[in-house]
Amino acid sequence: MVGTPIFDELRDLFATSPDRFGSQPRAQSASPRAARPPTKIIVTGGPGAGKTTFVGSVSDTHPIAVEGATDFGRITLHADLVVYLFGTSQPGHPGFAGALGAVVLVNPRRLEDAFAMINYFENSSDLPFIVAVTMVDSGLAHDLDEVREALALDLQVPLTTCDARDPRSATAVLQQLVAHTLNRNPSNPAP
Ligand SMILES: Nc1nc2c(ncn2[C@@H]2O[C@H](COP(=O)(O)OP(=O)(O)OP(=O)(O)O)[C@@H](O)[C@H]2O)c(=O)[nH]1
Ligand SMILES: [Mg+2]
Repeated sequence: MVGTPIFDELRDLFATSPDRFGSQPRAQSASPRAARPPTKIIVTGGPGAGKTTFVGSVSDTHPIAVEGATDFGRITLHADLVVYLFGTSQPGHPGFAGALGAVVLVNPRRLEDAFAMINYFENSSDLPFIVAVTMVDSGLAHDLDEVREALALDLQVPLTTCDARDPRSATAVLQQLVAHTLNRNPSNPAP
């Protein structure tokens, strides 16, 4: 897609902490092919939270749905930096392995659908994650503080809103996730 948004934070992270992208030092790689697995971001949330829409909004490609409810998308930032998006409703899906972080989409009409996923990230995973409330245009007057309380979400987990149909809105959420991963794992300290 022409005009794919550029994630400056992601470029910075790539420049300063290539290890966060799953790359091995080339000298130690068993083979050049094993040098750099692609970067992966998880897009998750309960049924109907907007996962497929979100992945489609930010991807260069049409999202590919497999196994009924799993989405794949791709963002090419430059030749050396391709981000794969992986959408699923299943907490702890094997596809989570090696991801940079996760976006949990929450439909405010169905907060309870998000409990299992948030519980998973808070208690059973080290993956950085942020939460984005979708469907906010539907006239629901949910204050984000109320949502945080209802989800019992730790104050350190960023909580925002998103229109998954809008590429700029969805991209802003990915930027927040990347910024959050940078905050949690500060890259090399400034000299
Ligand atoms: N108003 C509004 N509608 C949205 C938003 N995101 C998605 N939708 C709509 O909500 C419906 C469900 O979105 P999907 O992207 O299919 O949700 P999903 O999480 O992939 O759903 P499953 O794969 O069935 O679990 C679709 O009709 C979307 O157009 C949003 O942010 N705002
Ligand atoms: Mg879907």
